[in-house]
Amino acid sequence: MIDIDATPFPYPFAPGTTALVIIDMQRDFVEQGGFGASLGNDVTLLHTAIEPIAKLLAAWRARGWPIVHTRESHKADLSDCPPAKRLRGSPTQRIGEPGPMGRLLIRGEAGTSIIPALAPQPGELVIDKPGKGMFWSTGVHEMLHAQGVTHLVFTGVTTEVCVQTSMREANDRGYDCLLIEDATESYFPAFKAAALAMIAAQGAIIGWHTPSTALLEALPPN
Ligand code: TIU
Repeated sequence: MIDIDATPFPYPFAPGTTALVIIDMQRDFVEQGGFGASLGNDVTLLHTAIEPIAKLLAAWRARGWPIVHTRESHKADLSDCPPAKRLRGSPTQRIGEPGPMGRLLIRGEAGTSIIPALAPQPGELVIDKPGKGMFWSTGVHEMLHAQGVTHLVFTGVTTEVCVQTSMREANDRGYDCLLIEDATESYFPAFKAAALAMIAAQGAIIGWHTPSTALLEALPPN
């Protein structure tokens, strides 16, 4: 184990059994014309997370450690998208409706693909998730268990929605979770700050957070 400088106290990093989790770095959230923009958000606020995630991805690939990419997405017939999710709010376009990158959040459409800078490579897990959390209706817990994964390092978007939901689900399943501060972003900076504070409160009640440099500088050589 390696102690990583983190909030609220050092994170016990397990080389080899820690998966890098990249939540929903897909065109639908990061690019104009996707689901994130349809909700009225400024998608450019998410772009600063791309470079730190790319550096972590390179570090994991160089060491042959497990990597998980997720995509928030639904079946073409929307049978896995409950009306409670599809009809909520007043977006300019709803899940399943056509946009410039295809039907919003529908598997196989251009918008659900992961941005080219972070494109998955063979051997990496790519999880399509119908919920905000990565464990609901995906089987990913069993896949991680089969690989002997005990710890998860979280990155991706958005901090307070899919990242936080996934991290809470992971914490309940017994994983030690570390969120990388500059490798996650939100459409609402105040929500990102609040999510980080909640996660680490009460003695890391959900997990830890730290900047990418603190983790990268502490990794063993590949
Ligand atoms: N991936 C993810 O966070 N899905 C969202 O819908 N996020 C929002 O912030 N809306």
